Amino acid sequence: MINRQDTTRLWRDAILFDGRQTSDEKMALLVVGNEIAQLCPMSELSDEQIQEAETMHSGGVITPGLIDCHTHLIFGGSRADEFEQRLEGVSYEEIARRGGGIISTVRATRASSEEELYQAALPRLQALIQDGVTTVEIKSGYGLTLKDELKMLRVARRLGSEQPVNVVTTLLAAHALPPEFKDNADGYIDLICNEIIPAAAAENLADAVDVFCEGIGFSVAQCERVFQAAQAYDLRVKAHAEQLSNLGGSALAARYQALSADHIEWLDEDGVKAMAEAGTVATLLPGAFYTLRDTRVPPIDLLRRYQVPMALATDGNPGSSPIFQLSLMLNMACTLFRLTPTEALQGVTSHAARALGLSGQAGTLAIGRQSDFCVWDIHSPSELAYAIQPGRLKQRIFQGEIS
Ligand code: DI6
Ligand code: FE
Repeated sequence: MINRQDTTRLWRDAILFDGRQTSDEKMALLVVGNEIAQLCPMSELSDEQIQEAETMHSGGVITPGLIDCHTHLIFGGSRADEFEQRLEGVSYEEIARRGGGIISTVRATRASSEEELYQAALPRLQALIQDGVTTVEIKSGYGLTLKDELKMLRVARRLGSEQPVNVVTTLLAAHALPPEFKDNADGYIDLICNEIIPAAAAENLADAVDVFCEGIGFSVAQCERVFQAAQAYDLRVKAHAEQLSNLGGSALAARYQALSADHIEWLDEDGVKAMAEAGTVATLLPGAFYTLRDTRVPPIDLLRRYQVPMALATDGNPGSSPIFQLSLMLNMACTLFRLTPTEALQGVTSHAARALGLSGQAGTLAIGRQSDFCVWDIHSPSELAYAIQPGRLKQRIFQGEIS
């Protein structure tokens, strides 16, 4: 392997989206070792600097490595049969009530070994990597026993250590009520609070704790107990909230300084205000909105008015968003939710970093940062949102290595 420590590598004449805005002139990006050493207009680069550096690429658009801040990409089985049922008119909630939905994936995930889950997740993760993702959040939530939730989180940690991508893990034991706790949801919440969270914390398997606050998930009071248990172990929280109805899950999440509230189609102004005050990010998931043929759009204007940062993610999962292409979310967010291309790009970079508690570490390009970035074969960053066209990623640089 080439020793990169002393070489200065140059990406030149690029339009740069730094995670917040697009440069109005051609830029140079210099990398030494694994670090961004210089970021400046081409006009400020001396001939000497250009000659001394090894030019890696000229032209195109440079963005931070993309961040998919909400995925469920580890699971067993497939739900293609439910896709067909939904096409015949059966609703997502009805399928869940009949014992399908999340619970059918739980059955298949429990029946899978760690190795099988790893092998099944790998192509999904590789699809994200080939789409420019350098940081991905992966949730548990299809195990719903102590053993199976930890099994999922171990697979997530292994993906992060063996694949060229940062993996952030989230414990989502409060995703659905497992059949063995039928009519005893509070008993299952006890298990989460007294056993699953402590064990995940002891093994350092979870970076955060998530809940599904919904009629077909858990009540606000039950989610609050999970948040209290998470806090006792210094774990940040987040919530699937206001996806199918308005229960006030986002405001609850904000009261616990949640990193993010996700989905939020049914969020009202009080919820938006609570999130703004707490600094909670609004994570938009247009893939689930599209798949479930929702019609209620998240309150984008209110989020703008109260300056709640909007992140954007795939929600990649076998039921409501079988999508493992983050760049497609840029287009969907603009077309379905009327985000601007710049807002959409911020949603998969700087705001996604904030949704993972990684502000200042990922999602923005600045001098001194680790060099995780993408070079795209396009002329302006908005083209990423405009065209649904895989294959435009020219180079992906992860921790200084080009892939
Ligand atoms: N909301 C979602 O979008 C995913 N989980 C959740 O609480 C869907 C999970 C699934 O249908 O398997
Ligand atoms: Fe989700």
